[in-house]
Amino acid sequence: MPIQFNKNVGVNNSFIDPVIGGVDSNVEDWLRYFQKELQTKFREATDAFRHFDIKLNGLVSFGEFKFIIDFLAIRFPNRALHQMFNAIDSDGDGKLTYQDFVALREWANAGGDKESL
Ligand SMILES: [Ca+2]
Repeated sequence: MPIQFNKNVGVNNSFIDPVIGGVDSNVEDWLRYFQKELQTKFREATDAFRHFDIKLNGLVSFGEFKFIIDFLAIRFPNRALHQMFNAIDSDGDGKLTYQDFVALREWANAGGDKESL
């Protein structure tokens, strides 16, 4: 059944995923789900990164990140996208590197329950 989100945060009501849960979802839940989706679509982190790096400059901007997630039809509220991007962005410069993608995969495969990536 559809998950009811808190209307105050303005999320997309069409988002439905029983894996993630409801209003208590946090960035770690989103990241675990995101990584799971990536691993079903791309065997290796390098394959995933190549798709996200639209400009082929070795960096993934938030715009590229959002564009590819939309393209892959992985549904997240905008709030979650920003939180996820910031969590993956290890040096906080607003761009993701290949190493960030590897770190996300390793974090998720280790259980994804650590406080930081
Ligand atoms: Ca960065």
